[in-house]
Formats: sequence, C-alpha cells, structure tokens
Amino acid sequence: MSGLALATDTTADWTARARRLTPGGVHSPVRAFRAVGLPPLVVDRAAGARLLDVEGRSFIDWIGAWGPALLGHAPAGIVAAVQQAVAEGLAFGLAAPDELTLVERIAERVPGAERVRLLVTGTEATMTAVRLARAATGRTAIVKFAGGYHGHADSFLVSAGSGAATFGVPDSPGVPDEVARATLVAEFNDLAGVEAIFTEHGGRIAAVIVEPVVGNMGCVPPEPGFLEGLRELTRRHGAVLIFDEVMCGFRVARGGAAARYGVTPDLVTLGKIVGGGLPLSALAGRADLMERLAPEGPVYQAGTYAAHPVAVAAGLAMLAEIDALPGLYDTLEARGARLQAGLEDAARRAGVAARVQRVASMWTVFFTDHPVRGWADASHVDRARFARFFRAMFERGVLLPPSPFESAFLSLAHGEAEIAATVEAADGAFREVAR
Ligand code: KE4
Repeated sequence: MSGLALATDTTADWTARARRLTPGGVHSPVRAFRAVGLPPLVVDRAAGARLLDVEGRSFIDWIGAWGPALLGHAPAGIVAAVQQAVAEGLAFGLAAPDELTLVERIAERVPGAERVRLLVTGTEATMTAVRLARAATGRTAIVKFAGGYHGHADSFLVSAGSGAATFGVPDSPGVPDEVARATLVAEFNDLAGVEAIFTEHGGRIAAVIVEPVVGNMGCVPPEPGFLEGLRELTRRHGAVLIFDEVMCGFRVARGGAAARYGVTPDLVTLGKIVGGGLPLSALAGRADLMERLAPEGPVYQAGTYAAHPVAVAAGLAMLAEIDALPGLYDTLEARGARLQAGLEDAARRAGVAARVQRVASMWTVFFTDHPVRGWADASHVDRARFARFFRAMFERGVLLPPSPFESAFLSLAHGEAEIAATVEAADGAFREVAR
C-alpha cells in the first residue's frame, strides 16, 4: 500500500486562503476535519462510490454527501432528470405539476403522511414541525435527546450531536436562555427517563422530536419498545411525536423508520435522499396538524426556493430509481452485513476494542467495548483513537466521516470490491491504532 499523503501544499494553500474569507475555511463545520487533525478535504468530483480531491487523490467515500447518496454519487438517471429540469427554467417561485407527483410519491410510502409540504433544508422542516406542534398544543417545551441533531435552529442547539458534539459546542452561545430552557433533554433508549420528564413537565410539553434511528452521535438503533413507548407517552400526554427522518428516511426502509419499526408519528421530517442530492426537504403528517400551515391556517412558513423545480426533478428521479430496484434494500442489508462482519473481524484480529453499529446502510465504528445505546455511551468513546483510525484509513484511500459522532453511509455503488478494499484497509488501520 503506497499511502496517500495526509496533507499537501495545494490543500494547505487553499485552506489558508479560504480561512481568510470564511470562518474555519468551510461552509459547514463538519467539513473542517479538525476532529481528525487534518485540513479540509477539497473535492474535485465524485462518481459512484469514489470521490476525487483537487490533488487527484481517489477515495472510497463513506460520507455520501452526509446522507443523500443512497445510490452513490451522480447516478445517471438523476443527473439526466436534473439536466432536463434546468433547461426548462431554473426557478419559478410558483406551483408546478411535478411537485404534486413528488408529494404523492412521499404520501404513498411514508406512514402517516396525510399532508406534505416541500421546503429546502432539513433545519427548516424540523423548525416548522416544532412551530406547528407548539401552535396545535398551545404549549412551549419540547423534548429532544442528548446527542440528537435536528439542524441548527435555536431550539435544537441544546445537547446537540453531529458537528456541535464534535466541536464541543453542544449548547450554542447565541441561543436565548428562555429558548434553551424550553428544550428538555432525555437520553435515547431510556424510556423511563422520558416518562419521568413527562411526569414532571407533561402539561408544558408540545412535542418530542427524535431521530428514530440516530445518526448524529454515530449510528444508534432504537431498542425494541422504545419508539412504541414514545408513541404511547406522547399520546397519553397530548404531545406531538415528531420523527426526524432527515437522515434515515428512505434509507432504513422504503418508507423510512416509521415503516421499518411500525410506529407512526404525528409529524415526520424528511431531507437528504428525498432531494436526490439537491436541496429539498419535506414536512409531512397528520392532516389536522398540517392544515394549520399557512395559507390553510395561521402557522406561517414560506420559502422562495421551496419545492425548487430542479430539486423536485432530482427527488422524483431518486424515488423512481428506488422503485425500479425492487431488491435495493435487501442488497444494501446484505452488503452492510458483510461490511460489518469484515470490520468486526479486523478489529478482533488487531485486538482493538471497537464496535460496529449498523442499521441497514447506516454504520459507525465506535472505539469502546460497550454497546452505544445513547449519548451517555457515545460521549465516552475513544476520540483520539478514532482520529488515528480515520487517518490510517485516509492514507489507505478510504474516506470515513471525519468525526466519531457521524454515521457512515453504504450506497448501492459500494459493491463487493469497495467493501473488500475497505475491510483490507481497516485490517491495517486497526493494527496501526492498536499500537
Ligand atoms: P440540514 O438543515 O443540514 O439540511 O438538515 C439538518 C438535519 C436535521 N435532522 C437530521 C437528522 C440531520 O441529520 C440533519 C443534518 N445532518 C448533518 C450531518 N449529520 C448534515 C451535515 C452538515 O451539518 O453539514
């Protein structure tokens, strides 16, 4: 194995220039690679499972654009649909037929999606979900889970996962105290803890927002009964249950986590895959809640680029491709299982305490000898060892998410060759970090 240089002059020069004009040199913190002690990776292009940086280094990419690349980068069908939509007018700011088709496709597969509104980012969808829940219940407080991430709206930057956890700012300055105080924090997979919060604050709680399969503290599956318990508790206390499926929607099953686990929330937020790689998100759910949205009702939400026609075309092409591949989720499951077994064997051979957690095509290597059930466990993983492992994989041409608290994503473009190459790289990388 020749080994890729970890940093080069071109990247160092680019980073220095970028930092002069942009905070940290990047436009979203997770792109900074600081937690793994490297400069940002500067991308030239990506296709299938591969990503090329500006210096011509080629990587097997497990970041997958942070979620949307279910079929790999630049699938031909989506690219063609986007090219056609671009030629038909970039943006209208008005209604168009394809957005209805996309809404129908979402409604037919996502449990409980009686009404659907299309927006641009995941943050907008979750923020609007909470506003609707507050309007409908006349209550203010929300419950979220430590290490859960729902975008960067004020209410969610309390014990937040993803980049906020990675960079040690789970509670962001700039969020007014009264807003932060209205966010009550529970531990994922700890139903008794949620129940205790409801016992104390039940009459104040507008909503529980949860990633039903967590991706933003790394991949953490819900334990049997946990989602059902949240459903029962919220119903009993008159609170709205919001499944944030921005990451796991259309990924853990054709109908997302609600379909996979058979629990129907009141509202569901979708992003990433639903836009096929372009900026598009959706808020869906119970008709009586959704009909409170303007102009049907008084709860305001709007967007110049909402249901952007190019993103709608990409989203429709994505869902069409998924339906054209009836064995898709089984294939991803089988490949995911092989990858997991290969990584677990490699860690065992090297004598490293590591656990691979996976749900469908979401997966994470945690450097710990305990199962990670929630943030109490995730926050204790060996971050320094993860950083060394990341760099050892990077040098071998395998690109993981540059944080111990982000899920990696298997795509349909990751075939047997990419899985074998990743396991082989991990074999060397685990030995390196065992020393
Ligand atoms: P956006 O606003 O970034 O489109 O979506 C926010 C969001 C909401 N809910 C969940 C479950 C999410 O995972 C996200 C965004 N995820 C992060 C990465 N874990 C996006 C990458 C970034 O922040 O740059």
